[in-house]
Amino acid sequence: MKPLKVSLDDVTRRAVLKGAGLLAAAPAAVAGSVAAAAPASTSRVVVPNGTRAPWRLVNGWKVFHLVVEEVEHEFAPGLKAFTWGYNGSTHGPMLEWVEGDKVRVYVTNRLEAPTTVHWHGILLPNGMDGVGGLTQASIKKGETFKYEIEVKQSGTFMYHSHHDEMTQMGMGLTGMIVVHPRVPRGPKVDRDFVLMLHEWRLDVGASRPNPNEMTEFNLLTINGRAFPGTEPLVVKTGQRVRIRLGNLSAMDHHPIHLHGYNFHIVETDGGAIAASAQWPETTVLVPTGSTRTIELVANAPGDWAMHCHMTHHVMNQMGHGFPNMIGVQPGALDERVRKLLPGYMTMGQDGMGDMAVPHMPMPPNSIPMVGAQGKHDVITMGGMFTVLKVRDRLESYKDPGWYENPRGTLATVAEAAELTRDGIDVEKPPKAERGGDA
Ligand SMILES: [Cu+2]
Repeated sequence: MKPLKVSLDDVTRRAVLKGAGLLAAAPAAVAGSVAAAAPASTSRVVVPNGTRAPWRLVNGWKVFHLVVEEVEHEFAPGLKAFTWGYNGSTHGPMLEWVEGDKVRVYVTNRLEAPTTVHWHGILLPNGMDGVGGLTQASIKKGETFKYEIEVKQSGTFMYHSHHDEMTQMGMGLTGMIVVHPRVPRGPKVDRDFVLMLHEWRLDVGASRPNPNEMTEFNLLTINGRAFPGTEPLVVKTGQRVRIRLGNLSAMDHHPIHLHGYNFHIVETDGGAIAASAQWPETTVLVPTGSTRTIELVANAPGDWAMHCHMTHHVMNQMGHGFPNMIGVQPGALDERVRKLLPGYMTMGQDGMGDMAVPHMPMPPNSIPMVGAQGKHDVITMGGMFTVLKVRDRLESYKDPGWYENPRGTLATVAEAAELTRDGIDVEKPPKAERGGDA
């Protein structure tokens, strides 16, 4: 696909539009990014690991072009598969609009199968809703359809195929939409992230996900990536941070937990939540088919885990369906089995925590069932896991590496003198007291 560029003509047109009251603020830059046309108080939205869609302005319409096609997608270093996406990207590129925009999206189908695009949460004329058969004919292979939407709202929304939904969303035909309010609302946000949650069944050795899977998903992703493939969210101490979460998983809701902070849920795809109706949280449940936007002030530096709190959703392939081996004493079993199965090793007697380091040769195109080496030890989570990195000083928003814990603020082995000082006898721990009334 030829990249679309914003021309200088567009800048002139924008000035005209501004005069006509169609744009709230002058563009801050000429580059072909929608953020240039967003109100001045809105920062550029960051899509970790993801892509954004370019556009051009034609006679007052913001024109986008999505091409539906197969994509060779990398879930994490060492794990690739053929998925479906838009413009070479799974999930599709973020579409960034401004409330009041007139948006025209061309959709070209390069799949063998027909498809449509539904604009999830967007208020629009019925015939633009993208439900195959109900509101439009499906887009056949080789056809290009045109959608026109006058954007009446702001917030975080999604787009996805609404034809053969199980297959096409399961193969990755989904993306995020960010709509900036025409008139800025609430405190100015310094860092604005958008994250799409998804789940897949990708069997070891398979080259395509299995969209027919109903319960046993083994690859949980943020913007199409499983940890350790997820880029951290990098912010400076004191910045106001917005995190927009969308979920188009086939079957699961994801309780996303952020460490080190409490935050407010400020928006859903149904609209903004009045400040008086917001409440503080540490975990936000993102039901499938919805978006949740949270905001916080990053006043605590560190490397803060952010992850789905369903523990099976922070494991990678091969981390599920094991027999429970905890406490098993294999004795001479391994040696005896090795006579039949060279290289056999009983695993999981102490749990799965050490599986980030493969114990046996890994099958090709696979990643360890849990995370990666961290600064202090192995990080025993994979899948739907990322890190909010908050730093007092930043040269850029590139990954700044691991956090340097200030002296006296890191959990370490207790020294004997400390145990003595505090009356701790590790051989004689105190008995727990009864907690009930009786
Ligand atoms: Cu989850």
